[in-house]
Amino acid sequence: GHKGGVLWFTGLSGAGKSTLALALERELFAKGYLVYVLDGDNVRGGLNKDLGFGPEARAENIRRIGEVAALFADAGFLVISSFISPYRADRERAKEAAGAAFHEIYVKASLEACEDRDPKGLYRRARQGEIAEFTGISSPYEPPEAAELVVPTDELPVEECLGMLMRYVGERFQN
Ligand code: GGZ
Repeated sequence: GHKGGVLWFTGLSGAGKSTLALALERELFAKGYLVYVLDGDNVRGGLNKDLGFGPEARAENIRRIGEVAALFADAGFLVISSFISPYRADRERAKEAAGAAFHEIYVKASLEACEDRDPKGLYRRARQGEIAEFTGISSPYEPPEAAELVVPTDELPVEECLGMLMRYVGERFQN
């Protein structure tokens, strides 16, 4: 079996992190990988349900997720972490928790593209002032400066983005 690792997705709301994380999980599982997705559904609804979206709450959100991801990786899992994780310093701490097993993956789409998609209507609500500290609108997003992989979801169809991810994993993790 492969050694564990952390595929740390970062990107704006609506960039496609969850879609790609779940599709990648499905493909890797079918190939026999021990893989697990950490995302808002299974973390912000439980372990981190006490946390909101101010800078300190996001820092604590990412700190806990980084530690959980490192534990899963230590147990031999390929962890796909799918959170905005807008602050470089917070991602840096997550990287330190996981050590060499950490791979930063920038799920890249322009704010304009994300706002056009607006799958949950959150950007529209944020523009109307109904959601405070919304990433990209009223809260910062600090893009990675040296991501291991950049997946440009506003330039390539989802199947090609998934292909990039599968190739990346296949070259580094043998199942
Ligand atoms: C950003 C928010 C906010 C604010 C609620 N800012 O597209 P979604 O809906 O399904 O995913 C977003 C999710 C972001 O949570 P994360 O844990 O990934 O954020 S962070 O890493 O910054 O801690 C969005 C929804 O929660 N959401 N309020 N103010 N996104």
